[in-house]
Amino acid sequence: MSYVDEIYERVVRENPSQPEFHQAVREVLDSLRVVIERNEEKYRREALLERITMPERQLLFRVPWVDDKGQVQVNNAFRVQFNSAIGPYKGGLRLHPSVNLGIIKFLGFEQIFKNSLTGLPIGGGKGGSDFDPKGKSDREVMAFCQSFMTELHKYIGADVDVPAGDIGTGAREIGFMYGQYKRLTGKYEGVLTGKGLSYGGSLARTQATGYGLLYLTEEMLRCNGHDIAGKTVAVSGAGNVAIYAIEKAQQMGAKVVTASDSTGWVYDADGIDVALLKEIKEVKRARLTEYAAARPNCEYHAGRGVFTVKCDVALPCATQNELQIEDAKALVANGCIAVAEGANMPTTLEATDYLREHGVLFAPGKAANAGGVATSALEMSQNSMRLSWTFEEVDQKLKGIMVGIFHNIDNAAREYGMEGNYVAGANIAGFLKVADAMMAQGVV
Ligand code: NDP
Ligand code: 2IT
Repeated sequence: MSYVDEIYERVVRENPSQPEFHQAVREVLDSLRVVIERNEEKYRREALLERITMPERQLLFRVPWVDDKGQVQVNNAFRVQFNSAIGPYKGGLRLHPSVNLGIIKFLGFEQIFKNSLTGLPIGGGKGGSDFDPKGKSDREVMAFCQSFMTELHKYIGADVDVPAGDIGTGAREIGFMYGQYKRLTGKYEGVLTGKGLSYGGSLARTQATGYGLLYLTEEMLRCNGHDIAGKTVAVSGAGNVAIYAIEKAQQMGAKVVTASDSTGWVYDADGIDVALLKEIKEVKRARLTEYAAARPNCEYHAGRGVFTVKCDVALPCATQNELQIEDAKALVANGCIAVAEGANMPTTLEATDYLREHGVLFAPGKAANAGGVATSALEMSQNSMRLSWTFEEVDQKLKGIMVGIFHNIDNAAREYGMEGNYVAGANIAGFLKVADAMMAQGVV
């Protein structure tokens, strides 16, 4: 059996009931086959694939907190410190009822290669909890965040592990966590990113994932003879990534006609009103039904189906495995030319293969959504230097990083005889740097 297949079997055997983790490992290992085969003896002797698929450390802890009725609640929490070969662990914290160890491991594993692609010195990690911030009062969210950080602070630090936001963790949650870290340690340091601008946050971090997604998508389209201007775009999600993807797509002259949340989706033929969407999602924390009610020509559809609309470009920006085979078939039938992943692993393996086989340009999340973590790394730099760059400075650096990532993955795919396969290009380019650093550092 090949080394790659052996390792995949081992991962499945040793990590039962973690289908998302298996899926992420499978996608990466399949792409690496050609690289591994060229150096199989060396990689085997170093047990490199065993090491890269096994987290350096996994923290599991309970988070007790008191709700507004005086009842004690308890949540499960996780921090997976996956790989520190090229820098301190870096990656977000997800707060969503679906969170479990397997989901955090898939996200942490993806993060290793994504962070490597940014070209910045950050290792891979991820964390979170099955706590659901939806419907909770600010005081309840603060109680949870303080208790969460009371445990987590022992294991993180500006040069050790630097968490940030993800689904359910935005500016409010990061603020509460930062306050508690500072109180417990007495240190005012860049231990979290995505901080508010008044206490060490970076300009453009809020926009970075969505904007970065569009910078990479624009470059991918341009290099394949297309222009983003004038294109019809379908976006899923209505959170941080989706909102700023919609905003930048519109600034680039595209028309975005959809957004979605966990209960349904909207089709707005006039183009999404991003100011209204921000008001409903960022300020009121309300449902998309409110958006539809405020827009005369907008249709609201309950449930799934956002990618059944006719579009040139699809940008899944909500959550894992949301773009499934029937969505891929609808996109192809409707003449879609490109899919770029704003979310982490939003496209199933089957749907990815179908899109690629039908000639759809496909930018995987670990490249396309790397703008968020790249800008987090820029926030870390600013914190270390004790200064702040302007919005334009950060945005320019972000754009340079995203265009650079596109060419890096494009070149890696070509070099290994898989021209246009950006999934393989991203996995290979991300892997090579980490593998090199791991081997240089010996058996650790
Ligand atoms: P938010 O919490 O701001 O928004 C998430 C959006 O996705 C919401 O509209 C939410 O709907 C929807 N959603 C979440 N879970 C589900 C689900 N199980 N089914 C259907 N819809 C769902 O998160 P972000 O925008 O920050 O994150 C979106 C994606 O982007 C995630 O995959 C995240 O890992 C990834 N990402 C985020 C980065 C960042 O910087 N924030 C960076 C790189 C990737 P509802 O409000 O109804 O729950
Ligand atoms: O998936 C991701 O890259 C993020 N949620 C952002 C991580 C970060 O450290 O900014």
